[in-house]
This record gives sequence, C-alpha cells and structure tokens, in this order.
Amino acid sequence: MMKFPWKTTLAVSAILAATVYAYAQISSGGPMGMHGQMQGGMNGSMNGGIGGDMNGSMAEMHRQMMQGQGSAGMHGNMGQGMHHGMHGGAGMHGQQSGALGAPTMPGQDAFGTIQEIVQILQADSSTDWSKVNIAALRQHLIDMNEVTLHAAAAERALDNGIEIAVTGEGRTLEAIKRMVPAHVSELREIGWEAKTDDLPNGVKLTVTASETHPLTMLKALGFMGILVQGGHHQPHHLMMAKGEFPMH
Ligand SMILES: [Cu+2]
Repeated sequence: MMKFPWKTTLAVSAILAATVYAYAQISSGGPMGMHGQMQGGMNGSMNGGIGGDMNGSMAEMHRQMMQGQGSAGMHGNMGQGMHHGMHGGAGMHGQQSGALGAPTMPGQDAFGTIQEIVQILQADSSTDWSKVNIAALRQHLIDMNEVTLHAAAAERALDNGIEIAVTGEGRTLEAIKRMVPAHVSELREIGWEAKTDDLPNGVKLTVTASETHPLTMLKALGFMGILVQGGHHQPHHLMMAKGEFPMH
C-alpha cells in the first residue's frame, strides 16, 4: 500500500522545521497564490505554536521540493525570511501584515487544512478535477480528530516495549480501525518494530524497544507520541485530496 518515498519525506521533513520562516517568505512572493494561508502559518509560528497551518505548509513545501523548485529559492531567501520572521514582518511587505491587517487564521484546524489543500489544487494547472475528492479528505480529518482526541489509550509497559489498547465506540471505533493499523505499517517503514492486533472495541498496538527507540522513550511518547512519528501525514493529505492515495 505504501508507495510513497518515506526516506525522502523524512529527509525533507528534517529540514523543514529549520526553514519554515524562509519558506513563508518564498511563498509570499512565489507562484502558488497561497498568501493568506502562508501568513496564517507564519503568524502561528511567531506566536509560539506549531499549528495545523505550518504542518500544511510543509506538505506544500515537500511538493515544491520534489519538483525541484524549493531548494534553490529556499537558500537564496533564507536570510531575508529569517529576518522577517524575527522582526514580525508587519508592514515590511504588504502580504506579511496578517498580524495587524487582514485576518488569516482559519478558525478551525480541519477547515484550514482543507482550505490550504483546495488552494494548492486550484493553483496547480495540472490538477485532475475528475479525480479530486475533498470529501475523502474530510472523512480522514474526522478520523484524525476521533483518534487524536476521543480514543482511549491504555498503556502497559512490557519488559521490552509497550502495549497500548486503543479503544472507542461508534465513529471513534471506526477511525481507530482505519488509522492505527495504517500508521503501524508506516512506522515499520521507518524502522520501528510495531504491530497491531484486533480488539473487539479497538486495536492493540505493540511497540518493541530498540537501540534507536529505547523503552524509556517509548513510555514517554505513549500512544500519541508514537502515532505522530514520520513525515507522511501532510503529503498524504494532498494525495488523498487528489484521489491518488487509498484511504486510511
Ligand atoms: Cu491525516
């Protein structure tokens, strides 16, 4: 099921955090027509939160870098981007005055995620609208909400790892059954020893400790810390919206 180049995604993700200011700068002068959204991401980061907008912008950056547009521009603009980031940027460019001028925050995380994806698709002349499926992305975002906020996670330490019973009812249970096993295949792709077993009301997730993921780390991370590993989510959202990726 996983055809996406994970290693590339990870390598790209590692540098994204360090260059997000620079990226916001490129983007505001760039061809993507996503000014409002990028301001949102930038404001979020300046205010101290790493929010959904920034994650979303990483997906777009990943896409640009895969197309070979990102890295040259990124380095060329890095200094300027950092400068703007540190000084708040307001007034230095009309487009960067979100904090003081036109509001940019979407108000709701899934709304903002979908808005950004739709803007990416509309700015891309190669978008195949006969395949685009925003409803599928919305269902996935509902799954994410259920698993992140409503699933119960009972963690138990083993001698060589941890075991987590992830359970819920109704819509939450559906989301657990779809998302947790899919994430475990992704964890395995990036070198984690993880597996899932079905439970009547959820999924049992077992993660074995290793040199790179020692028991102390696994206990500290717990269910959510483990689930967020890897850089797959944001690019997957775009693929889902394009109808190019099987739902999970
Ligand atoms: Cu997701």
